[in-house]
Amino acid sequence: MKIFSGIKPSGIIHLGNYIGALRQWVILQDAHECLFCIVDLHALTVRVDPALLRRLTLETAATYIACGLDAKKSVLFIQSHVPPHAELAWILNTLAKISELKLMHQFKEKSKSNPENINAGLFDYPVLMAADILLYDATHVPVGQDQQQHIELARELARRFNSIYGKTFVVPEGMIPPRGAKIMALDNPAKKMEKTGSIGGYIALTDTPDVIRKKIKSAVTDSGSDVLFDEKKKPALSNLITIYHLLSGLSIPAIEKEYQGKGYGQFKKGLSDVTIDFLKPIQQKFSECMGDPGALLRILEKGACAARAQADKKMQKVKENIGLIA
Ligand code: AQP
Repeated sequence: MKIFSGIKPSGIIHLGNYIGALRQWVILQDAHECLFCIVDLHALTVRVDPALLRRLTLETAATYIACGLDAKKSVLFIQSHVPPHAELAWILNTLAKISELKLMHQFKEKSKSNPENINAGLFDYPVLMAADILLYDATHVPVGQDQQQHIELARELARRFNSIYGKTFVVPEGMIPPRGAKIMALDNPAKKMEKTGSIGGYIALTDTPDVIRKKIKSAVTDSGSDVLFDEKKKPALSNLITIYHLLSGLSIPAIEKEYQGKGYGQFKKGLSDVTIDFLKPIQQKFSECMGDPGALLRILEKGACAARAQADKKMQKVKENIGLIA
């Protein structure tokens, strides 16, 4: 398998990003050829302060490493350091249909939450994402559930290009984890946990123990007091139990047994302890990485060089097949 995935530096990486995406990446890098990107061009689709974007880009890279990505096993790089991403996106734009882009849930949601800035980049985001993936002949793309529709589009664009211009791209598969593919917001279990959501909705990987306790204490729960996993009847609690399960490694029945008759308060205290313990080594490593930005930038430069070599080769083939003089 050849793996590609990325996270956009639109905020601080949260437990949903970790559980849905990063956690899989760390496992996959041991057995597969992997490229992991900080997709900074995607972050521009929402108005962002330049200094903040620079900081979040480095923080995202530091978080990748803190969570266990290893530059010796994976290629780690910043999207904008490899210009073929934008170049291929342009070419794929000539194949993508307005009608199919209009169907994208993320575009509809982001347009609703940012009505003052529904820009063309936001509309075109899935095409850039298709270019990210197709440039590297990725066979598999580990992502959370919210990205499934974008992966479908990437598959469709690969097939369309291949059928018009001859076999050029690998048709990639999404890899959606069986559990934790959609972690919900703590303050609104009907909404996905997101970096740009309300602050009480997400646990950032850099949140302090006090903040974590406060957020979990205020997390919305369902009626009743039994700690039971039931996504239909107890969606809020089931979301919290999923987090507990994936961070602690304890099975869901074992968690239910542990908190039988103890009520939501005890469970939330336990979940806070599990989360704080889980994040402690990640936060230590994150601080080390951020304390040596030179080393971080060297890793990213080396990664960009390796990615660029692959991307240039693919662009050469794309240009030849499409009739551009390469
Ligand atoms: N709540 C979630 N549960 C599980 N997986 C999630 N992912 C995002 N939210 C959850 C996965 O994390 C990766 C992040 O990709 P991204 O940053 O490029 O885009 P996103 O999906 O738009 O992430 P956010 O956190 O929701 O950011 P904002 O607020 O900026 O839009 C993807 O693999 C995604 O599926």
